[in-house]
Formats: sequence, C-alpha cells, structure tokens
Amino acid sequence: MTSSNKIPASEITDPADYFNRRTFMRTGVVAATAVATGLVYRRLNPVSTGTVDTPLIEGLTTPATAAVDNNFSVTDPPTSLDHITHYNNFYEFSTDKEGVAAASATFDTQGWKVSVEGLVRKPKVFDLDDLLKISPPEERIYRMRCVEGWSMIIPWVGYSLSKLLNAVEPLSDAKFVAFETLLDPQRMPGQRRRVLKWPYVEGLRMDEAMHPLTLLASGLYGRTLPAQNGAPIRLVTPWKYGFKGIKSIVTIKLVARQPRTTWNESAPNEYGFYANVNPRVDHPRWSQATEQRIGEPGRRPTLMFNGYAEQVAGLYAGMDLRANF
Ligand SMILES: Nc1nc2c(c(=O)[nH]1)N[C@H]1C(S)=C(S)[C@@H](COP(=O)(O)O)O[C@H]1N2
Ligand SMILES: [Mo]
Repeated sequence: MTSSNKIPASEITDPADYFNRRTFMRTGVVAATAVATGLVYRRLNPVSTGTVDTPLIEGLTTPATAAVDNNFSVTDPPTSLDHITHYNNFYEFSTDKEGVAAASATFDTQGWKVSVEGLVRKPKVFDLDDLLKISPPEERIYRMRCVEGWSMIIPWVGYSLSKLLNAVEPLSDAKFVAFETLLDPQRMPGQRRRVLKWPYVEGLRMDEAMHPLTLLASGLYGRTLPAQNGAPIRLVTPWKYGFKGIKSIVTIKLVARQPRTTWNESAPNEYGFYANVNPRVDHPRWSQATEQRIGEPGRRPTLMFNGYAEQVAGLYAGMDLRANF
C-alpha cells in the first residue's frame, strides 16, 4: 500500500444536496484549503457524475444520511460523494486512487452470483437479487480508516453479514469466514499486473463476521454501489483498517482455520490478519496515532477500534493487540 498521500481536488458537496446533481460544482474554497494545508492541488476537469449515477435502492426506509444517534451510525458529517467515489483503493482497476473511478466506469456486474459455501448446512449460489432479499436495506453511517492514514465518513447501505450467514446455517466447526473478489483480468484490468496475488482475499473470525456492525454493503448515499466502491457487493468492518473491506465479492466460505488474506501475505510484518484500528500500534513505516479526514484540513487523533471500542473491544478480551495486529 504505497501511498502518494495526494488528496484529490474535489468539491465539497452538502450531503443534503446530493440528489440534485447540478449542485456538483467546483469552488475556490477547496483550492484555498488544499494550498493552505500544503497539499498538491491538481486542477481536474469537472467531475463526471456518470459513474455514480447508479439506481436508487428501493425499500430504504431511513432517508439517506439522516444520522440517527445509535450504535450503528455516527453523527459526523458524511464525506462528500465525490470524494468517496474518486479517492479509492481498488487495485483490480488501478493503483492510482484518483484513477479508479475512470478505470472501473464500464465494469459490468450483470448476472453477478455469490457462492456461500463451506462449513454450512445449506450452501447456496445466490443471484444478487436473492442475496439482497435476505434482509431489508439499512443505512449505516460508518467511520472508515485506511491503514495509510486517511479517513472518511461513509453512508453505506446494506445489512448485517450475520443475516446471510444465519440463512445458510453455519456448522459448529466453522471458525472463520473467507471472502474472495472476482478473478477476471478481462473485466478487471489491474489483475493483468502482478501488484498483488489475485484474486484479492480476506477473512474474519466467526465472531467478528457475526458482529452486528459487520456490514454486507450493496450501496452508499442511498444508491446502488458504484463500481469503484466494490460493486455489486462488498464487506465493511468499520473498526478495522479499510483493507479488510473486500470489494466485489463472489465467494464467502465458512472454514475451520484462519484463512490467508491478501495484504498480510503481501507484507506480513506490515499488515496483520486482525487489522483492528489502533492508534497505539504504529505501522512499521508510519504512525497510526492520527489521520487525515478527507475533505478536511489538518489531522485528527485516531480512535481505538476507530471509535467502536464499546461495541467490539470484548471480541479481543485477553488478546495481545500488539502481537495480533
Ligand atoms: N478487492 C479489493 N478490495 C479492496 C481493495 C482492493 O484493492 N481490492 N482495497 C481495500 C482498501 S486498502 C481500502 S482502504 C478500501 C477502500 O474502499 P473505498 O474505495 O470504497 O473507500 O477497500 C478495500 N477493499
Ligand atoms: Mo486501505
């Protein structure tokens, strides 16, 4: 995860104005902010909103971004849609964060299937529609902290992964869940380069996978997931570094042993299996004590378990978080 730490020159969009796409326009304020914070300001052409013009999600009862003060949504203002969709890590398309949107613009997810298999009583290959029918879509406004030191507030749409896992009836010897992204170098041109071992794989311990915060996300800002954010279905574990949130999932397998994970395999001393956000455990090449909230100047302190300690610290009781980073 070599990072240029370059912040995109993007406008700030009031989330309330999101559905009026004519409000997407550039302001001098952002340029001034970027200069003031010493960041490189790159003048871009007006942002194409084509890639975020995905269908509205039906049956979403909570209005998009109306944060309710509960355990499942934070009340920090959501990061602009433009930042969320034009500053991405998705190496299957590009290693340039600002280039992922364009590189994934024609990604076709028609006929997508997800196989839920392994140590379950009722394995099943789901069509996307059937998968989405398992539970009504909910809005969850989560903090997202990338291991590289930047963060966002993202209004996801989805449901708890536990609903899907319960539907296939896990067997008692299932101790971990292994996830796999699509492998298709034709449709994911970044896979023609060996920057990572493809397909991207991730994993959770069973209790982490069953935790209500763990989200199977099918949308953001009230709309179907844009390709660059992991269409049509991706994982979100808000107390862990962003790389655990595997995108464009095709296989979910319940297994007995801890599965291999892409970034851990790529650099085991830098990226652990657990990857819990922890301001006290630094990355070997940088501090994790603070973060840059995209769209805001300066840095802010990083919170233990990304601010979700009350909900998840119990999962790691008695574990050495330095050894199990
Ligand atoms: N398949 C796949 N999933 C992935 C990645 C990737 O390169 N490939 N990048 C990860 C990283 S490092 C981060 S920070 C998040 C970024 O999600 P976002 O672009 O939706 O913000 O996706 C994660 N999931
Ligand atoms: Mo990341």
